Amino acid sequence: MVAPDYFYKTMYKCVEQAEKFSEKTAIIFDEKSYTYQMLIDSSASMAYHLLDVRNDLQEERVAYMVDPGFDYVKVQWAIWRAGGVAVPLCLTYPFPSLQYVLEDTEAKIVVVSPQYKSMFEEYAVQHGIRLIETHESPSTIKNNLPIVSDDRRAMILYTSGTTSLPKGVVTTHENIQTQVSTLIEAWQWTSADSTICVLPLHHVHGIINVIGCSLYAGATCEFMSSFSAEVLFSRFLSGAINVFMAVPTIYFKLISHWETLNDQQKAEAKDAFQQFRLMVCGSAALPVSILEKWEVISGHTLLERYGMTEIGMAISNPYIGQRRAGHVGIALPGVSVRLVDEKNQSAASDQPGEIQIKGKNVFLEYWKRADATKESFTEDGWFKTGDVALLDEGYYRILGRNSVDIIKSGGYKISALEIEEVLRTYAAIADCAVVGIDNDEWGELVVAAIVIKEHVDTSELNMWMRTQMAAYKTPRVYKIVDELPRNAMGKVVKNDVKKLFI
Ligand code: MCA
Ligand code: AMP
Repeated sequence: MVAPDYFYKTMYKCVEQAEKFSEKTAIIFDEKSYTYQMLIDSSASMAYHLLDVRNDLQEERVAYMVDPGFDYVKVQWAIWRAGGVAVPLCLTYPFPSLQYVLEDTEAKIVVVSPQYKSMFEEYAVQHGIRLIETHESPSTIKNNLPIVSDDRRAMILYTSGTTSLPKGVVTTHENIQTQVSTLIEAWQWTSADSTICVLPLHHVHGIINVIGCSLYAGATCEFMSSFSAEVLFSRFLSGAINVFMAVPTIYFKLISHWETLNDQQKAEAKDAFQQFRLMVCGSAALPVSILEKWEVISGHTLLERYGMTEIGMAISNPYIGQRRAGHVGIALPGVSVRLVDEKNQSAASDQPGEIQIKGKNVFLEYWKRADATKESFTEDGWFKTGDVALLDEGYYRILGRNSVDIIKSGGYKISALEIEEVLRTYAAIADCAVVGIDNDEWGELVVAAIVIKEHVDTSELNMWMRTQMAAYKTPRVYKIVDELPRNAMGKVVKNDVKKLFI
């Protein structure tokens, strides 16, 4: 018998997978355990609530500001099951940044953990937005949820880039399915695994690599409400966790914490690390010094991989085989990778080139930005990452980016242009230039050179900036200068701006 079309084309199969593990613990949060069946039932219930009188949300955007934990996944799955597009909001955004996302996505439903409700109430009334709290559920359950085909839009994540305003990266159910399945195969996830999520849940690293993979594999995912090296170490010592993923800054902070332990505690930690089967690092370049120190501490060679919001993961060191320090590895299964020169021709084998990617992992579009989408692909359909790499004896080595305006700090991608745009609206600032400078802990540290019209108190400026954008984006150092370094054409020379901070 031939299966109907939708059999092959249904949405990302998180629920079908969950049914295989129904009585197993899916999530641990706040010392409570939740089974896969609870996740299936509560997400269905929330999906009916989202649908209200409709049969299918038909790709309506649903924004949600929900703390990490069971409710987060429940809401995410509910949106997908109701046929909506999931738009996770950053928990630390001040309202102007949230408003930007709500306006850009035209979200007409916002789901919140109770403590965030008051932030949205007035705005929701003014803009006809249905505001739902995570604990609400419908009084009557309908029988059928819509059949959502895998080519439909599933998620929008905002990414900062070479434009001053963040762009919404749209992925389909098929993209998510591919990104998750690829990593499950490559890193050998199984239902016997247990991980802990300490990453923010408005980015791919936490959403796909940690939650997506663990819950698809039938493993257990524990959540921490926010990162703390001390608490995380105590969870490691419990012996319950065997897979861990984080950004280099987190490993830096874990190493700093380990250095404060006494000899006995260090020995206990080393014992606990023997239970682990995998520790992954990515989102930013992993310094060799961190990899080496972590190897001494834990006995594990970190598996470094390379990815991007637009593509999920593309290149990875092998799970079995040599993990080479300073290298991100080889193309993941199903992902095509090539390096090209400035003329978009294949780079010579010993030459660096821009990384370009093709595969079902690659996103659909930038939300409502057809021109930006078109510009980001070559005519023959390769996605242009803007990252430059070299193929070094079979392993890719990232050399940098082709834009100085993109900064990576704490694993977050930050646009210098976005910060400059906001700084220029500060009345006392005449001009400014934002750059990232090398920093052991953060990878790069965001700093700003400012030309002022009148006196500026930089701590006041700093406080004001934090009302305008997430704290992780705001400059850590302000330097007042008479003028910005410019070239003969009058363009600010960012590499010279960096020198001002040495
Ligand atoms: C926070 N602080 C900073 C920065 N961020 N200082 C300098 N530079 C920064 N970037 C300051 C805060 O302002 C605060 O100081 C103090 O550090 C503690 O802030 P808090 O937010 O509590 O920091 P934290 O919790 O220690 O955060 C560090 C962190 C976080 C856990 C490493 O940055 C993080 O979660 N990063 C991961 C981001 C991520 O998931 N990226 C993936 C996107 P004060 O009190 O003075 O304010 S990339 C991706 O998804 C692709 C696909 C990929 O490849 O993975
Ligand atoms: P994002 O857009 O936030 O997903 O960040 C993606 C960017 O992070 C990539 O374009 C790279 O510049 C950077 N990145 C991710 N993983 C690595 C890595 N292992 N080494 C160097 N850069 C990385």
